[in-house]
Amino acid sequence: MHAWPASEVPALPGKGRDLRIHDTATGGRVTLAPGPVARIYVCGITPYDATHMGHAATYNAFDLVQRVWLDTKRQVLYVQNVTDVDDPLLERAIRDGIDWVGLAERETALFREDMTALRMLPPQHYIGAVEAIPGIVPLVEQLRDAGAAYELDGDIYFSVDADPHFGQVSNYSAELMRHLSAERGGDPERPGKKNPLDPMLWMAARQGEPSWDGGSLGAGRPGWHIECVAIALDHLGMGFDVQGGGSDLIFPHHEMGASHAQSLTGEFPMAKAYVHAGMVGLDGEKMSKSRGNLVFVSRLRRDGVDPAAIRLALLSHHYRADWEWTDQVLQDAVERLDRWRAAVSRPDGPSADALVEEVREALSDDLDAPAALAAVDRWAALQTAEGGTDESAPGLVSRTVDALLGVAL
Ligand code: 5CA
Ligand code: ZN
Repeated sequence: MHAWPASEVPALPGKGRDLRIHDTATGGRVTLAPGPVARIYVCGITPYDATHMGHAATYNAFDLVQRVWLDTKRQVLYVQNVTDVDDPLLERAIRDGIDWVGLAERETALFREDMTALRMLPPQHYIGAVEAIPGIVPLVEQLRDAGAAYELDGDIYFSVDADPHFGQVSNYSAELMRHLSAERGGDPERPGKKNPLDPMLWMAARQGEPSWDGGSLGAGRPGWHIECVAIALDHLGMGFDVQGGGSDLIFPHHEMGASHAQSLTGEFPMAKAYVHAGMVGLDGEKMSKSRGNLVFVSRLRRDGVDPAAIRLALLSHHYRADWEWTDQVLQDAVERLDRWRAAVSRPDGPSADALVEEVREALSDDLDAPAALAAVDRWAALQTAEGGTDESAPGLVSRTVDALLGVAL
């Protein structure tokens, strides 16, 4: 699949700091010191009801990761998937009486437009589940042949008990795992499974549903977790730097992915850091497609909201926090954008050299975007109150905000 166009990232004077980020698996902070090329996999959308503010907030967090790395003069190898075949997508297509392929294409196109408008850096490899099937089948065969997978009425399940590290990404209790498995696409109640938590690797073809040639697996379609493992291993290899997504992916998705990869390669964990963004809610509930309580990026854009203001609204919350989308959050962002634009439109101003370092320090400290915004606010307030004589300052502030926060002033 093609991704979306990249906005240019201005180079800043000096060099940024290495990223220290919270890792879900260890519960602590890790300093990621990748070599000249940093590798990141971010779980992409299931293309229906895209792009809501929860999606946007999560992609914003991983865009910041890349901007910090680019500022350290590293290259970034970024991979993202599109879950363009899965139960919820098919269910939605049936509900709406539309073709599932058309639904996925339309929503993916909308997501690309939203990402472009929000100046999110595109992945180098943007891969759909359907196009990944030829790479998924041999992995499932390998797991089955190694005894890490088994057949149940034609479906192939992964055996979580095959992985000695199972549970070490989420560190959740057995009870919580069981509860979340049922809630998030698993089938713990299905009779005949070795362990209720075992996830499907390959689903045998069902009447009226799309299916593909699975070689020795028979016709069918891939499970959700193996999709991301196959794409990640193909384009990044084991031991990449970050696997990212929202906190609702901690279990089962990233837990199962790490287990699949462990059983395939003997190595654990698949990613050096498991990084998770908090959930964005609306009216006291998680914003989600199934609940239907959604605020869409495209809707706000159509209403004339500047994408830079949407981006500032996302940045005003720490990525790990759960937070609520409200009209006030957006209004505050619109006002902040106006203040910043007015401040950088003057021919000179107070020196911004310290500001560049403050923004760098804030972001390298577990992506503390609110602290970065506060630093820019202070410069803008000083500019408004006293002004200054540094002719390079307004330009430097603009470039800093663009390069590190993805906001065009
Ligand atoms: N296709 C899978 C990942 S392989 C999937 O979870 N798709 S999704 O469309 O449901 O979500 C896309 C991303 O947005 C995921 O990282 C998910 O964790 C995140 N996300 C979904 N809802 C919210 C929310 N309310 N707040 C923050 N992030 C969210
Ligand atoms: Zn994924």
